[in-house]
Amino acid sequence: MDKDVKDFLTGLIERNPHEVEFHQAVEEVIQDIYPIYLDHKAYVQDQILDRLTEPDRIISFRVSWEGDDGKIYSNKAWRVQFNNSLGPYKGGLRFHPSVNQSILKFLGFEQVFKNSLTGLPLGGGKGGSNFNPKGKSDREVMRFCHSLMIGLHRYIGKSMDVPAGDIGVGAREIGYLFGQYMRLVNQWTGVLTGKGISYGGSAIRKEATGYGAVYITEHALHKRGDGLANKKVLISGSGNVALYAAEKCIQKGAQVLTLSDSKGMILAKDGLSLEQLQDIKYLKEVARGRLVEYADKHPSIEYFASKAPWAIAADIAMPCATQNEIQAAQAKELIASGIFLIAEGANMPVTPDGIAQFRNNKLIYIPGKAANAGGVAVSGLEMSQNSLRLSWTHEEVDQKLQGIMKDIHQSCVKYGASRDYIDYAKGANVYGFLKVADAMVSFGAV
Ligand code: NDP
Ligand code: 2IT
Repeated sequence: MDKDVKDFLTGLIERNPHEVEFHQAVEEVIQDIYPIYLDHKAYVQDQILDRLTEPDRIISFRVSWEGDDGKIYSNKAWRVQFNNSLGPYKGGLRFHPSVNQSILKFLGFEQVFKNSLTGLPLGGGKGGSNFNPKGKSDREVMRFCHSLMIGLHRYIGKSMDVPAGDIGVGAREIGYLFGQYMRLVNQWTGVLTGKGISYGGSAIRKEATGYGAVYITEHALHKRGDGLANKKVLISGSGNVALYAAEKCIQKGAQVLTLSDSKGMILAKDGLSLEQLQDIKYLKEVARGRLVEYADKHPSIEYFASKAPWAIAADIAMPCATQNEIQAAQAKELIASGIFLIAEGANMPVTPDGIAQFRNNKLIYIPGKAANAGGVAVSGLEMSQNSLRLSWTHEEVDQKLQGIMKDIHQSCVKYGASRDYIDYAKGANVYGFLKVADAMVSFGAV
């Protein structure tokens, strides 16, 4: 590693001790953008990198709520408002027991670059809580969300900060959060995205992250004269991103061999059918069940407890569960099993030594900030529709999403292509950075 980069990272670690996920996210970006940074005198003069790696602010608060058993419980919650140079802070809320400040800072930092890549006027932020929605009743989740919004509502607004969903936060949670915001401020504004269609949500938002990841994958395949038909795809996760990535893959003629959750994976040797996926969607989205329950009822589907999909022979891998699910060992497994393209539905699912394996072996590696940007892009379109007080059709939003993913692909190629390799990660980092850095220079010392 270059000495200047190393010194920068040492300083970052000293200023932000113990925040390992945040260090990792910055390290991944900094190596690609440092030469560009040095090339621009104004960036160095204005200390853009020091400023861009320090969130504008972090709001941290306690959320107390009453369980069905009559006891009072409390959780930690945060909103990391990372950078609003390009537009209102924008990014999801994550509810998972593992959530801490480091994870939200890594997600907020990534979001700044991702949102810049969409070409929409969106700044970057992230929030969430260590609350675990699993095993809670709807009423408990409602009381938690209502209480969280009491703590959060002063700091968000349609032109200030617009949260959405992420792990553990879907349509149910957004409904409770939105209802409480509306009650507290006595206004209907597009303060959250991912809302239900009946109250101002956008067509395609639920599908957007997964569909977008498949659209950009298809562009990368077309670039080498290939396509998705008959490709074998490994998908991890079975949440919002995974299910709709699987749906679009199958619609495009690919075979989706796997899905997973935190307990294990299912394998469909000949690929899942759309009918099977429909049943799995019902199980996950409505019944809130586990994949093992599906495998138990369907003899053609194998279940492997405590296993991830990465050793199965296939062409494409789409990690769509969580951060650091692919480390160097799994990256080697993927390469050995014939994978030639990785598209990240999740945020930072591959560790730096895993990414190094992909780069060294010249695999097509499309990082999360490009591959999963379709979700936040349609969130941006939801904000536009709310401001215009109208709703675009399914087809209109899908067309716009496809256009945005095509443009992101082009930007990654423009800034990441060398003679014999397209480094999508470098392209995404550089393009995302330039816009934010230029905006920050324009503002002076703010
Ligand atoms: P969901 O909560 O809908 O689904 C998460 C899935 O990942 C579940 O199958 C879950 O399994 C699994 N999972 C979560 N944590 C772990 C873990 N520690 N180990 C193994 N499996 C785990 O979340 P999303 O689908 O919305 O999010 C998935 C990823 O995509 C995240 O990285 C998120 O940040 C990213 N993302 C999401 C976007 C969105 O629009 N929703 C947009 C862009 C990125 P289990 O049920 O067993 O916990
Ligand atoms: O990581 C992400 O981009 C999201 N969870 C979606 C954010 C959003 O505001 O739609």
